[in-house]
Amino acid sequence: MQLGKRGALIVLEGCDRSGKSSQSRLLFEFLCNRGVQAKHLVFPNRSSEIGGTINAYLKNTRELNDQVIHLLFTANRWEFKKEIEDLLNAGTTLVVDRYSYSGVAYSVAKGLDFDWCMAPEKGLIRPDAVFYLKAPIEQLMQRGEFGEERYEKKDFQLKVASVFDRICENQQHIWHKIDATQTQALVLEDLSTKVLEVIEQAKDKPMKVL
Ligand code: T5A
Repeated sequence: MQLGKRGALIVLEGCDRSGKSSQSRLLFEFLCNRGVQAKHLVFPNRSSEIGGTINAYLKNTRELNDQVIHLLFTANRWEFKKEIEDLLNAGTTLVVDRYSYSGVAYSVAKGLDFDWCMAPEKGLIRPDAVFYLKAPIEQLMQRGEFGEERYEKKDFQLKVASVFDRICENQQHIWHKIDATQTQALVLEDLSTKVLEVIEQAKDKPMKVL
């Protein structure tokens, strides 16, 4: 495949257990097999010091107020902004498991103001496409290990889904809804077809920020 001038920033979003980790890995492998220069990233990135604090919070071994954890999730993305920008400029397509929209959706679901939550995300690289893996929460709860981390509760996930729905509705130019109730192979088929188009379109477009 012809490599573009810049890579595309591809983000997968969705509620807990919607298949983002599996699909982002499968998509990354698919792209590598097609000869696309690609890298797989995950947020939160639990490897940094901030990521370690986030991990402790998610595992319920550390308490933090809602504003503080919100800003830590955002800071975790800012820690990797330059790396993301440099990789995209070097022609690498990034497949990212969660991004700023998760930051906003989970905090708004707790009752924080949408604009307040979005403000510190401004200036991060804007994705070329966001794929929203959507399935009924009841179905996601049947999947392995649901309930182990802090946010894995039905009522909370329903609120998160409604924020994602709202963002998806308002940002149809970059958001694409994917039926996450399908088999993993079919989800990947849906994703990969669209992603190849996005990569082609992104290569001559200037990078934008949120
Ligand atoms: N968070 C995150 C914030 O509050 N603010 C932020 O800014 C950010 C970035 C951790 C938590 O942090 C919150 C959101 C989260 O609550 P996480 O580590 O991404 O974020 O947590 P999860 O979303 O829970 O990640 P998971 O790995 O648990 O879920 P995934 O990635 O959506 O799902 P996956 O691929 O691991 O699959 C889950 C299970 O379902 C099966 C898989 O085999 C696995 O067992 N599965 C399927 N089963 C049937 N059909 C399919 N199509 C399937 N796809 C996957």
